[in-house]
Amino acid sequence: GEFMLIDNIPVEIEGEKNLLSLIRKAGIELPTFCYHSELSVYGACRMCMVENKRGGMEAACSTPPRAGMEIYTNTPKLRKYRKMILELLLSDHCRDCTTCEKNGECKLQELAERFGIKQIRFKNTAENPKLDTSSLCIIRDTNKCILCGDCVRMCNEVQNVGAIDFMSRGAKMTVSTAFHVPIADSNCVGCGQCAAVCPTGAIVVKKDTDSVWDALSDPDTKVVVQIAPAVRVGIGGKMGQKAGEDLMGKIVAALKRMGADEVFDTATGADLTVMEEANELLERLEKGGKLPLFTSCCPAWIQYAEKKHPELLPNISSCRSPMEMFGAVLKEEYRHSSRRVVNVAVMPCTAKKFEAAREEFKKDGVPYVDYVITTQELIQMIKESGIYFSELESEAIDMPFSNRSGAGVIFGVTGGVTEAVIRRLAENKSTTQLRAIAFNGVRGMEGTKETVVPYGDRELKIAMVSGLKNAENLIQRIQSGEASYDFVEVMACPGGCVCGAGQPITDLQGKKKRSSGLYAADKMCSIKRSEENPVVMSLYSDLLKGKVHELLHVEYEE
Ligand code: HC1
Ligand code: SF4
Repeated sequence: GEFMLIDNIPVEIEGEKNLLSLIRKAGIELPTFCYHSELSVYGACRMCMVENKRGGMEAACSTPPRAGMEIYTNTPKLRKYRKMILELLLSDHCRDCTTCEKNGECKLQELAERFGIKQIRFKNTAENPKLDTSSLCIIRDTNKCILCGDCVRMCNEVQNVGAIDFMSRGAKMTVSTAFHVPIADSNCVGCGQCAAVCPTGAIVVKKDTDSVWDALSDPDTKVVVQIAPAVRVGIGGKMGQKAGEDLMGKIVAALKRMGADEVFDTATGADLTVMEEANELLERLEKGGKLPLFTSCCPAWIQYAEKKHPELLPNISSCRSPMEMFGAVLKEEYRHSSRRVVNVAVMPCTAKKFEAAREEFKKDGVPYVDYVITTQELIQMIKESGIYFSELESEAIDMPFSNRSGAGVIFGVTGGVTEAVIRRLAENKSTTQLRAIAFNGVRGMEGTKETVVPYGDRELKIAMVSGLKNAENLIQRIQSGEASYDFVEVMACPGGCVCGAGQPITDLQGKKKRSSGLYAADKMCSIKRSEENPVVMSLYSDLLKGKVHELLHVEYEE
């Protein structure tokens, strides 16, 4: 193989595209703000500089490794240079670290600590914060922006939204929306992926924990909580447990301790979605309705379609998302309660906050789902309450909705909705058949997947995309006639809900652990198919009688 020298140690080049990856492979954590393996290389932050043997400096993220190259990662010159960059960044950065949302998770704070920045030689020129709080999903604080461009590239390259971009030049340069409109008035779809890559507190997820605490401590309020599939596998790493481990039982116990009256699993709602969506697909196939049928559970995807592809709205399933189906069912179930009923949803997602507030999901002005908090907010609340999470004994989900199928649980990973719907449609209900479905192209973290399943005397062609750019590419192929499908699953976050922006930040490895965690949870479910869930059966024969349309479906208003 070909070798180069990193700090005098020979390291083999094995197809790495840039020095940065090779240096990390060699066991050195080179600092950077703007490098993300899933985004294009921008090379703007200059933190990953290395020195060559002639004393020249090169940005490791944008320099390809060459055989025989000799570079150094920790020289007096580099140490001085890194300090200088950090001090310059901090000189016009608001330094309210103790009260910043990102306290403890900020890359700038971390690197300032790591490189021993104890004083800043320059005058602080940070202006008073002008927060953009217009969105229900994210908050922008340009004073904390270090212009790394991670959010811009995420929003453009991965999500194809382009809501934010660099504005002005030189010292006036900022990241903003077109014409500086509030982010809520832009193309933003609320996916939160910009916040997930922001190294500082310049874009953070909006918090709704105060409202939830208020409800929990009000004796006149009955707090009914539902927990999304992806949350159970997203919490482990932060709670001193194994990353990707299914911690539903402990989450239920924690919420009970905090004062929740009833705790349920959104996967039960997902079982209803499977039933309704499978019906809708069959109806369209039989009656020659609009195809492909696009899934409707991802609220960022719905906004994307509304803003960029209104012509596709008739193709989108009329099913409410599992969260909204369940929210409506729960309000109906407890409508005679003597106390005010507040529905709280714990979601891996920032866009769910927007979904919950949509007019379509209100009855007499009151939302079916009153508050949405993210996995990260739940973690914050558990920390605040002082509960020793690792010592909690697992508790079961409450009656009367204590059952969910494995099909509902796997909704949280890309391909999961499709697999659940195929399980429903398959005539053969054997275990062998379940396995055949699982290994037919629906699993895996790829951004675009396809499968073909036999149905009656025909075949169903299915596509699954995650990441809105992948969705856009697929839409283009469908609209140009290059491809055709019967069913298309769209999730805005690359990898699906397990990678939602409301989850603790993790790397690809961590994301894979979360998705295997959900498949493992499916294995532990004795009920594998939505139609076999007794809760679903009893809902249809009782609470949902004559109300399927009212409670489970939606028509988005223009
Ligand atoms: Fe999801 Fe869904 S799977 S959208 O990804 O259909 O958020 O987890 O709760 O509603 O069930 C998110 C996850 C979630 C809905 C379900
Ligand atoms: Fe773009 Fe999503 Fe961020 Fe909105 S939330 S600005 S769509 S990345």
